[in-house]
Amino acid sequence: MTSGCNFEGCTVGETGVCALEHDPTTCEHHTEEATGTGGRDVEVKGDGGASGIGAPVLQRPTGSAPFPSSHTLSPEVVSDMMASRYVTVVGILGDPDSGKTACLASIYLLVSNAMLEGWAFADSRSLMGFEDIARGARDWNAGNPPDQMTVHTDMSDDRRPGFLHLRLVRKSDGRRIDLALPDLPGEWTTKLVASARSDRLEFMKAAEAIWVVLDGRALADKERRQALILRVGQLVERLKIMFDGRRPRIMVVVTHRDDGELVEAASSRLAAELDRRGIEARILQVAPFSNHVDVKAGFGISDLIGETVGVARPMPDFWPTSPSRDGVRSFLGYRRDR
Ligand SMILES: Nc1nc2c(ncn2[C@@H]2O[C@H](COP(=O)(O)OP(=O)(O)OP(=O)(O)O)[C@@H](O)[C@H]2O)c(=O)[nH]1
Ligand SMILES: [Mg+2]
Repeated sequence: MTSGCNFEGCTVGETGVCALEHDPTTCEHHTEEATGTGGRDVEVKGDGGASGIGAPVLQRPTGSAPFPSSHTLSPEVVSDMMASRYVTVVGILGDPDSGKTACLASIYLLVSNAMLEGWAFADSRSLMGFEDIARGARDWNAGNPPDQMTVHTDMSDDRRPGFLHLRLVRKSDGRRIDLALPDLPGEWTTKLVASARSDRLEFMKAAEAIWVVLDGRALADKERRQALILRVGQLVERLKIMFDGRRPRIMVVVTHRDDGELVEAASSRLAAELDRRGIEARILQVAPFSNHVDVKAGFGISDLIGETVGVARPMPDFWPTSPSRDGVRSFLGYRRDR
C-alpha cells in the first residue's frame, strides 16, 4: 500500500496510474491523502518535513561574495589587474590636509566632465570610490562652495590601502593607461617619518611614481616653510631605505596654487634639500580646487598625470627602409653595412 491508495501494490500516489485501472477519484481504494493536492505533492513535502517550512529556498553559495565591501579596491584586486594588463601604481604621501584626496577628487571631476586636458576617460573599476571622495565638492550651499571640498581620509582598515582605479586615453597618441591611486590618510606619512612605520606601505614597491604632496600655504609661510622642507628631507630618507636601490620617480606636488605661485625662496630651498639627499624630483604646482577666479580649479592636474605616466619612448623603426642603389646586389649586401 502506498500514499493515496490502500490497495496492495498500487502506486497511484506516486505515478497517478491506478493498478486496477479505475478512475483514481472514484476508486473504492482511494484514500483522502491523494485528493486535491495529489499524493505526489504530499510526498515531496514529506521530504522537507515540517522543519522545511520557513527554511531558505536557495542554498547558500559556497564562494565569498564577488563584490568588495568597500568602494575602493583592495591590494589583491590591483595585483590581479596587474597580472592581466600594465597598471601604473602611484604612491601618494603627504601630511594630513596637504591635499592628497583633493588631487584625486579633482582628477575624477575633470575627467568625468571631459575637462582633463589631453586625456579622455576610458574606464574605472572604482567609480563609487571616486564618487565618495568627490561628493563633498558637489554639496554647494545656495550657490556658495562648501568650506571643505574633501574630508579627512579615514581607512576602514588601518593596515591595508584602498585603491582607486582609472583608465585614461592619451589624446595625442591614443595610448591607454591604467592608474591605481591609493587614497591614504596623512597619518600614514607622519608615522613613516616619525617612527619609520612602513609595513602598510609595502605596495609602494610596485609603484612607478610617488607623489609627495605638500600644502602650498605652508611653503609660502616663512615660519612654517623650513620645518616642512626638513620633513620632506626626512621623508625621502625613509623612502631611500624602503626602496634600497631602484627608486620610483618622485614628484613633489605643491597644492593651493590658487593662493599664489610658489615663491622662489621656497622652491630653491626645497630643490636644495632634495639635492642634498641625492634625490631627483620634479616640483609641480597644482590647484585641485580654487578659491580665486584667476586660477582655474584643476590647475596643473593634467601635467601631474602626464609626468606620472612618463614620456612615451619612441618606437624603434621595425623595418627601416633604405633607398635602393643601382648596381649593388642588394639581396647579398643586405645587413652587411649595418
Ligand atoms: N582652494 C584649494 N583648496 C584645496 C587645495 N588642495 C586641497 N584643498 C582643500 O584642503 C582641504 C584638505 O585637503 P584634502 O585633500 O582632504 O587633504 P588630505 O591630504 O587628503 O588630508 P588627509 O586625508 O587628512 O590626510 C580640503 O578641504 C580641500 O578641498 C587647493 O589647491 N586649493
Ligand atoms: Mg585625504
